[in-house]
Amino acid sequence: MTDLADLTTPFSPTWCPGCGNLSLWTAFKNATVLENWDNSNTVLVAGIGCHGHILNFIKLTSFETLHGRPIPVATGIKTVNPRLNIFVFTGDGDCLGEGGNHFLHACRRNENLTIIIHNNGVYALTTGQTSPTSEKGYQSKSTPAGNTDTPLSPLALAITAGATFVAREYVGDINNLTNTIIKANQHEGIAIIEALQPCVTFNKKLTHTFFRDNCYRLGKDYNSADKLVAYNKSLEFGIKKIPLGVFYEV
Ligand SMILES: Cc1ncc(C[n+]2csc(CCOP(=O)(O)OP(=O)(O)O)c2C)c(N)n1
Ligand code: SF4
Repeated sequence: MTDLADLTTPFSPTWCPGCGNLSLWTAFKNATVLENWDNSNTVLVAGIGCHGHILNFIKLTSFETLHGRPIPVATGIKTVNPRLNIFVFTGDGDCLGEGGNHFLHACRRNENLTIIIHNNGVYALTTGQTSPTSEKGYQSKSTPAGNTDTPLSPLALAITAGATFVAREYVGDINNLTNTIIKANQHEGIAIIEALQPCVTFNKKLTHTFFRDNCYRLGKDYNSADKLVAYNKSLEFGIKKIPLGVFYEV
């Protein structure tokens, strides 16, 4: 039996008060306790960024990689020991910027990994530069006159590249995030969760209030086996139009 005390490390979280990583951390620990994940069956891998600090606060076997490289390292671990559950924690910058190539090909190969993208729309650890998911016009230290690039949709990219489980959750909804992490891990093949994770210090647009006001859950009549429907849904993002739930599962 794994219980919360087993997951405690000597380190207290260093994330800013209100950071979305705190709820994601809670959801992951809850899933770990519910599913009895421990060092006999599970390995965590993360990239470099605020998201990567999660490894310091969960007492499970972990590997912090170079920036953008958690997916190839996780793939290597899975190849050597396919019995293990491998969780990848990665930032939007880490996964879609530096690691974009790895993300694409892991989806294409349908690697049996559970990947949680902490999407806060910025490179947070390096103090809030524009990332591949920042909206057009977004002003930051790296784009003071506004971002001229079109943002990537991690979910649309995953579906197009061949991922077989694709979901989105808002980290403030801890119960649904916990359930989706469990479902994703039970899936045979690659499972991608985009976790909407407010960076309260550097992103004043993608805030907890913004997500609470504008997210809705995919309904019971939603067909998650239809790739085209899932693709179209994954492009929906805006005022009152941020779907949450399992977009695609085959
Ligand atoms: C190859 C390389 N380029 C740049 C950096 C500097 N760097 C460290 S963390 C980081 C940003 C991390 O952003 P993201 O992946 O979105 O994670 P977050 O901090 O938002 O969780 C950058 C650019 C680095 N460590 N290695
Ligand atoms: S800088 Fe942003 S992402 Fe990093 S700990 Fe602070 S609130 Fe969280």
